[in-house]
Amino acid sequence: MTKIAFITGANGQDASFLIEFLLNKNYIIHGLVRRNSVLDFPRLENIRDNPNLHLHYGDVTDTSSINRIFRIIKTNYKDFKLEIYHLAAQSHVGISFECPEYTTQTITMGILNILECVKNQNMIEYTRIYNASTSEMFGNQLAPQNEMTCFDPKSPYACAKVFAHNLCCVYRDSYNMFVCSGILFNHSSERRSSNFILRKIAMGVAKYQKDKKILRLGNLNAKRDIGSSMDYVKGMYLMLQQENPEDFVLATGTQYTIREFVEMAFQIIGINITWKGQGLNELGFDQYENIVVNVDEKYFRPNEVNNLLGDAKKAQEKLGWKSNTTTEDLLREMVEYELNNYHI
Ligand code: F7E
Repeated sequence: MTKIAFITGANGQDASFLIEFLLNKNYIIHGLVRRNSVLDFPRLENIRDNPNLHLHYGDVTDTSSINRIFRIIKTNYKDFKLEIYHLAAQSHVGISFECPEYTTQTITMGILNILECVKNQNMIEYTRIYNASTSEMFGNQLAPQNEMTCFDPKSPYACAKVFAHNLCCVYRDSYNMFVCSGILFNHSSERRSSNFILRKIAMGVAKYQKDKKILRLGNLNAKRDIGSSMDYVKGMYLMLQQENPEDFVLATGTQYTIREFVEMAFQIIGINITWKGQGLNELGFDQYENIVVNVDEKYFRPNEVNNLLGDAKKAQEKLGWKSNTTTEDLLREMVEYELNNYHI
């Protein structure tokens, strides 16, 4: 039986690792990418020419494009099973406050369209769907958070993700669809966009070492549980190999403040940060009294999620999944990557 994966957000960090992983398992991949004025797919560079990878222009808010790809799959393959990994979203929490309509539209209509297209094209029987839920849905609920924790969204992004998550439960129950939501805590890599915290800090270390550029950050007190994207895509795959569809938290089970991430990252190049001042006036100095980090109001959000720490016991027990990369190792890999690839 041919194994086919349809991946939305195929140009993103997670998709690039997932595609590599599934190609190694002999999947044929159909990826959905948005049209962009820049015609390249830097994260897919190494696999772009693989004959089993087919990229299609389209959008999750455009059902005609989803239906078209489903028809292509149904026409071209006879005996197949289909796994859909729905990863497309406007995924930056801070930007979701600036573009709330667009964020909500892509996240809520994106999953609704996929579920409806699968249902209306009579594909339920042979299709399994992974939906990218998020720890942001937990908001400021007590840590550690797991599958039983209530949702308490604090941003337009998180509100839309709660809708998407609940919708998946409704379609699973109403139409007997195989839909799993992975409630993933933060995960990163050298392929992360530069405006997410760990990548921004890793790049900040290289910029400071090479050019003495000061790293400007927002809220240093937030706590995050951050794992490696490469580990987390394996969890997505495992969820779709279960007998029954269920939701799972994926997390490392360790957390650090943003301030601690900064300290750990600069330590890698021998800089010991000491902090002086408070709030917007807080500054991070190296051991020679040079300013290395300052706080900039523009990176604060109107509302913050303060304390995320995941409990991934269920994934460990049922999927045999665990986060194999410690946050320290991940950060070290990311900083080393930036030091080796720095150009102004
Ligand atoms: O922020 C604080 C910021 O933007 C992490 C997304 O993948 O994970 C991600 O959401 C923390 C926040 O990720 C800066 O206020 C301080 O407390 O890297 P982030 P996020 O908001 O946690 C979840 C699981 C998702 O689902 C999302 O799609 O760091 N912070 N200073 C900063 N954050 C940024 N970006 N930039 C700063 O300068």
